[in-house]
Order: sequence, then structure tokens, then C-alpha cells
Amino acid sequence: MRQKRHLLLPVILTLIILLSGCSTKVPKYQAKKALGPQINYTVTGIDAGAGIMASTQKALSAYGLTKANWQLQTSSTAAMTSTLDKAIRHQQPIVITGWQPHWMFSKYPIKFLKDPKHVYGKSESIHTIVRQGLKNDQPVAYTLLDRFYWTPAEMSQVMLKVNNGQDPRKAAQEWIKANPKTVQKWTKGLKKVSGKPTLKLTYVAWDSEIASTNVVAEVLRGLGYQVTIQAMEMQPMWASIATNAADAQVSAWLPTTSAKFYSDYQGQFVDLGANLKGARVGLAVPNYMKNINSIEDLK
Ligand code: PBE
Repeated sequence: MRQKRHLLLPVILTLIILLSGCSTKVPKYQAKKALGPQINYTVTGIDAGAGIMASTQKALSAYGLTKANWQLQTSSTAAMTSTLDKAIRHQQPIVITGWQPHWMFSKYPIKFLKDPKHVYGKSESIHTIVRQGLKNDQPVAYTLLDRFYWTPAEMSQVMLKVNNGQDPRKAAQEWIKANPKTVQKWTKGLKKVSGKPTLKLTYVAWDSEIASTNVVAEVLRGLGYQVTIQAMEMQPMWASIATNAADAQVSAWLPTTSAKFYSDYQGQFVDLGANLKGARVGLAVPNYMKNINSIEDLK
């Protein structure tokens, strides 16, 4: 008897939670009410290893939001964008970790929040990082990687194809065919190598890096290399270059987003500079949250 009563409370609580989950619909964004309680003081984030997650933790404390009970929810890019999709369809409030280039900014009416303390940095570039010794071992690949540079608009074209369901390698091949002038700038004067030397590129499977890594890999294949690409978390990706287990990566968002790994592995890689300029990282909300324009407005 005693034991049964023990069970009663948890069972009732579970029922209440389940039932309320079924019947409550999150209400539309209410500009006149404080934002925090409307979204459980939660920022919807992505994978734990991403630089934007570390920057967001810093931002929450820099803007006094941690003290005000705000928290960052870990998920994945796919889960975050689907939560965003749902929120927007119902005009509900949401705060996400956002970055550009990414199709989320063309697909959804969202805006970056101002970051007056510049916790996320002002603007980011994406750098190409190669292992030490590559210049001597594979000068053609090194030169190609050094020259690889494109615009956010060009990268977005590949991202869009992949987002529409195309195989990333196929998307890269099509993009290369459609953009001979850009590609020729990278390959000009380079002679095809013989003997099919192998190259390994590592990357994190973010949409932007899926696009860039596949394009670079395809161009290197065209130059005679046998290229493998391997997706992994951010830390092992930097380690793979530092230990010469891989040859290159084109996924280094700098100076802020990848700062930790850039300094942890300093001296164990060669930074070939930006392959894309004008990237941006921060918090974002739907445009209909008209009165929320700065991270300071979250309080
Ligand atoms: N991102 C996209 C990554 C870099 C590329 C902004 C999600 C991050 O480390 O946060």
C-alpha cells in the first residue's frame, strides 16, 4: 500500500505533463510581454562543438542574461532550422544561433540581433588551413588551396543545391561546370599531377563547409589527385591537420568563431588566409519580433 502511494504522485505528474503537452499550443509572439517567459529563457542552438555555441555562452554572460536565467539549448543545425521553421509558421517567438552564409537567411524572414559588445566579433572570414610540409610535398595542391577564394553568393549557390536534396559532390561538379572563370583563376598555370597522389581534407558537416570542401575536393581531383573528404567534429578536425593525419581544411571561421582551436594548435598548421570574406555569426530572431533588435533587448 505504501509503495503504491509512492507511485501515485509521479504518475499523476507525468499525466499532467503529457496532457498539457498535447493541448497547449505555444502562443504567437506577444510584443507587449517580456520575451524571456514566452520562450522559457531559451536560445535554440546547434551542435555543442560549434564555435557559435561557445560565443553564445560568452554573450549570455556578457549581457547579463545567464544571471537572468537564460540558457542555450544544444541541438543540431537541422533540428534548429526545423524548430525555426515551425516557429515562423505559427508566428511564435524564438531566438536562434544564426550565421551567414547560410540558406536560413534566404529561406526565412529573420534578422541578426545587434551585438554592441562585439562578443561575436564584427565580421568573420573563413580560412584555409593546411598541414605543415604540404607546400613541399604537394606544391600543386598547396597552390590551389592557397588560391581558393570565393564569395558568399557563390558558396550559397552550392548550399542551395544541397539543401534542395542534391548530392554534395554532384552539386560541386555542376557548380564548377557553371563557373569556369572563377575556377580558372584558381587553377591557372597549374599542371596536372601524375601518379594519383592522395590528399585528405577534413571538415565539419555544416552546410557551408559541405559546400566548400566538396568544391575544393572536385577541383583537386581535376588536377589529378585522389581526394578523400572526411567529416568530423571541430576539435578532431584541427587535430587532424596538426598531426599531419589530414592535409587541409577550409572550415576555419576566424577571428572569433574558431579562435580556441586556432590558438590551441598555433604553430602546428599553416594558415593560407581567407577563402571567403563577409561571413557573420550571432543571434537571430524572426522579423515579426519587431521590438527585439539587439541582444540587450532580450533582458
Ligand atoms: N558555424 C558555421 C560554425 C562555423 C560554420 C557558424 C555554425 C561554428 O563553429 O559555429
